[in-house]
Amino acid sequence: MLRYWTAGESHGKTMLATVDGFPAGLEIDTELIDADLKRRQGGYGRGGRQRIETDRVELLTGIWKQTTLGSPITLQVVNRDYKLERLEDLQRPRPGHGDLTGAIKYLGSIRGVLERASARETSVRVAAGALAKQLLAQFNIHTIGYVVELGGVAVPPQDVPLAEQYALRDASEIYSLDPSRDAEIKKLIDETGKQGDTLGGIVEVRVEGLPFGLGTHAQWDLKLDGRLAQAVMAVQAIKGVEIGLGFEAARRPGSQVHDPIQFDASQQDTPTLGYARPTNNAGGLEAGMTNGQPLVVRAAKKPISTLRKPLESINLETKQAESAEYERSDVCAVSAASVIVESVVAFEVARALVDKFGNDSLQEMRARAELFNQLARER
Ligand code: EPS
Repeated sequence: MLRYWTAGESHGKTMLATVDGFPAGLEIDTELIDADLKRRQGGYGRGGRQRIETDRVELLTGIWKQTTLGSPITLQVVNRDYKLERLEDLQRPRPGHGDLTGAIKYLGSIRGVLERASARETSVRVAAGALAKQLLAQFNIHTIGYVVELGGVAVPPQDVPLAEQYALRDASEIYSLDPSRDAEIKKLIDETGKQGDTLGGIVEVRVEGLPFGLGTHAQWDLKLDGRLAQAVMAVQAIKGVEIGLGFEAARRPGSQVHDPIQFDASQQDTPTLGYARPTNNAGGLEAGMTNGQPLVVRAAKKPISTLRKPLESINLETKQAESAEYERSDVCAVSAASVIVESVVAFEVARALVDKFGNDSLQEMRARAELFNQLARER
């Protein structure tokens, strides 16, 4: 099984991810991982911390001559803003952060909770996702994440080939697929920041080139939609997840939801195996399995809970009313969330891929994927 854990505090020495069950024989390009780390640090509306950090990955274990060994891979992103030992505790919990709940649960400090709850941890989730993306690329599976709504302003995705989507997304400071809307949204972020407030939004991830049959209908905890929802909901500040039509499917009759099935023999050599679907309302998943169509996942991110104009709170010592703490933060990290959600989706898809084709070696995975493709076409 492919899985990972992370470790590290926001202002501690370092952030780590250990990826277990990654197949042997894949040559890793660390520059590609660094490119995703850089993208996560960017996007309009980020705060002062990102001017301190220049995230770069170091591969500490599991690699020999830049190639995976099949043993656990440790990814490290060092914190430049390491100062944890010097930091004091806080007394006035921020509504929406883990401060109050964590201090009560662990019978401890707010600092001890916020340092781990912080979205700094997502740096190494992105590193793990970038590793997974390199495995997926070997199977012509490609992912993209972008912003589709920010502060209530919708920026619909564009129905253009993936290469054009990458170009549009990379031309946008918001990481949307419509850079012409950047000025309007940047203005909104600036005005919100001036008011001491923060903004949330919605991000979408598409995965193209998926074969049939990743995930399973057979057991609840192996259904790929369930796995994806868990991984995406576990990203800091995510409050909702949709697949395909999502909540909109509940508002329409079945005839306007389910994607008709057609057969187009000229498409038999594509991941659809010729089973064409004129619509993709299912978002690439039926009964917890990929159906040859692109996977489409959306996530709703709440606004950052650290407000420069703080909300009502209390002092945990005195229990008297006081404004919540303010520590340096971002006005908006929705663009970063598009990178993070893309990364965790990529990891879950890679996990489902090794569940189907094995995780001993890339060579064996390739052979099994080819055999399955042949058998599925003969079905
Ligand atoms: C965060 C608070 C801020 C953010 C941080 C998440 O950190 P700091 O207190 O150091 O300014 O910048 O996000 C990151 C450090 C990052 O790399 O994304 C929080 O409290 O969640």
